[in-house]
Amino acid sequence: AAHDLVSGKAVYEANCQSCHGAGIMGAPKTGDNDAWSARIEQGMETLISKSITGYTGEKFMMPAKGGNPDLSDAEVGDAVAYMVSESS
Ligand code: HEB
Repeated sequence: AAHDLVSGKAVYEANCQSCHGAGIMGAPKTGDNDAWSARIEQGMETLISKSITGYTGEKFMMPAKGGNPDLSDAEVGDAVAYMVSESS
C-alpha cells in the first residue's frame, strides 16, 4: 500500500520526534543514514509491524505505536515511511 508522507510527517512530529528527533534513549535518529540502513534492510512490512506492536531491542525499547494507542496502523505506517524517506 502507498504511504502518505504528509500525514506521516504530522504523525511523526506529534508522536515519534520526542525520541527519534534527537536519537535519545537508544532510538535511531531520523536523518542518520548509518543508524537506519541496516534497519531499512528488514523491509517496510517488518519495520511497520514492529512499530505497531512495539519490541525490545538489545538494550532499548520501542513502545507500541510510540506509546499512543489512538494511532491507527495506517498512521504508524505513514510515520515509518516518512522516517525512512528522511533517513535513506
Ligand atoms: Fe521508535 C526503533 C518508528 C516513537 C524509541 N522506532 C524504531 C524503529 C522504527 C520506529 C521504524 C526501527 C525498528 C527496527 O529497527 O526494526 N518510533 C517509530 C514511530 C514512532 C516511534 C513511527 C511514532 C509512532 N520510538 C518512539 C518513541 C520512542 C521510541 C516515542 C521513545 C519513547 N524506537 C525507539 C527505540 C528504538 C526504536 C529505543 C530502537 C530499539 C532497538 O534497540 O532496536
